[in-house]
Amino acid sequence: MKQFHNFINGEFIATSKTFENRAPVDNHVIGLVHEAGKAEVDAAVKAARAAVTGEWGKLSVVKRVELLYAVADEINNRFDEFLEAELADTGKPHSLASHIDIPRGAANFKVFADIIKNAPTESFQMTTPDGGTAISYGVRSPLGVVAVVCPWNLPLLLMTWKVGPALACGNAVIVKPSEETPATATLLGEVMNKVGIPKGVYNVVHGFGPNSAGEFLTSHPGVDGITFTGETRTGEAIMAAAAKGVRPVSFELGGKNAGIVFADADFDKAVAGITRSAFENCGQVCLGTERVYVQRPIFEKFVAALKTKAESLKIGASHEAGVGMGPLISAEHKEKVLSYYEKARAEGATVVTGGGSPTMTGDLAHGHWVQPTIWTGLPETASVIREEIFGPCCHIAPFDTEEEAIALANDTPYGLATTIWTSDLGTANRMAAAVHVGLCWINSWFLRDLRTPFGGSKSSGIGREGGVHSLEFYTDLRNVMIKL
Ligand code: NAD
Ligand code: 6OD
Repeated sequence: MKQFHNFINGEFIATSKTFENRAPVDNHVIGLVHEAGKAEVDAAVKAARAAVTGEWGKLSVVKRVELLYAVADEINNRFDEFLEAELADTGKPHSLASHIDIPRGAANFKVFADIIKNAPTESFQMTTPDGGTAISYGVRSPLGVVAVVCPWNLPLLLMTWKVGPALACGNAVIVKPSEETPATATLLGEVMNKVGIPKGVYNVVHGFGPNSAGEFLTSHPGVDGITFTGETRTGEAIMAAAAKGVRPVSFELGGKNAGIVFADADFDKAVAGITRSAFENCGQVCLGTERVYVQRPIFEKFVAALKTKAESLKIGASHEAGVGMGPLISAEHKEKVLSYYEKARAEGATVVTGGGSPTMTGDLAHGHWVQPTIWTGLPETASVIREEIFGPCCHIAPFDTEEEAIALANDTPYGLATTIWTSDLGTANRMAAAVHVGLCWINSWFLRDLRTPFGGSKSSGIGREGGVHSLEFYTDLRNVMIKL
């Protein structure tokens, strides 16, 4: 049976307490995960501290950059291993993980190596009261020991999106992968050893949240900062833990994103874009659109076209040819998504398509499958319009004016992302300014340039990462003033 060990101070560490890691496609046991207790978390924090104050902390930026390039290259050398590990843990389509998840796993190290290599700091010269001169300049020091707490929807991508910049800035990290997806974070430990990243720089502790590795790590006084991706409710718990010691947090949290389609949009592109934003990764993308607003003249035509697209998505296992949608991550999550499918019906929705589970045969009958689902006809107060479901579903409502679309999009406590479809640049610019989100895509969705600020407004997050913005979190910017 495959074992997923903790990775502490460059060594794979077993514990006496294990839990099963199951495959979403058919619920078979992939392996046993070794849960870290307080002792393992403490050992990881000590190892990370020793790395920051030791060899790693003394490396030049040039040498660090070389090592991060080597990490990226080694991920690419072992591309198929990472891919298979991610597919087993998540069940997502091969085409998706091979084009997005694993390439981004490597890119996240290269891009932040380049950014740190070229990052300037500010400097000022001034005349002092006695007529002399003083020069001030900024110096970036690592934050120190950084806890990286991750979700399960894009495991390698989201973990390396934090680990890449953290290491580029000279920190040591302790990663707590989701209990649902332990594989790629563990595999990355082998890569770190192979390319010569010093012991203690990259650590992994497995387990759950409350009363397990997640809580032990985020409440550990030896952790200098916490970067977290996951549910808003979990963010609140972690923020409370971080308050002790006034430790900084960077949060990428939940969303209830609006997709807005104007009548002047390129119709086919808009339909294809919303098909992706609603159903990609079985709807388990924080940036996804569970609320779609379509301008009235094209409303009926759009609903019909999205229905056709949803019904043409082939549901199946990762390696099946032509598969466009995999399963949900777990039985528990399937239950949650199906409970919203029931709520939508109870609240009076018109079910345009889907609304249940597909019939799967053989081993796949044990997997966590749901149908892509589209609703219309609900009031804005309905729970499937208010609450994040994180499944392959959306409600579509008509709108008439730009002002109405803005009001609808903003009527949520969340503020993560929007995708807006129009051929009028003026409309695009006005909408981008008025919709209160951290990420606004025009005529596109989840198109990424890693140099740009990424993060959520309102209840969707705290802070921005990406490009130089990541340096704001992963370094401590100090000022030095020299009186000449
Ligand atoms: P989650 O919040 O349940 O879990 C995320 C991680 O936090 C897991 O590793 C979990 O073990 C850990 N955790 C849970 N409780 C904890 C606690 N009290 N203390 C410390 N750690 C704890 O989220 P999930 O279900 O894994 O992921 C789905 C959620 O993530 C959705 O809400 C989605 O919108 C959000 N998400 C946001 C972004 C973004 O960029 N904004 C990206 C991906 C996912
Ligand atoms: O692309 C990224 O860097 C990123 N953080 C994506 C988040 C996706 C959410 O599910």
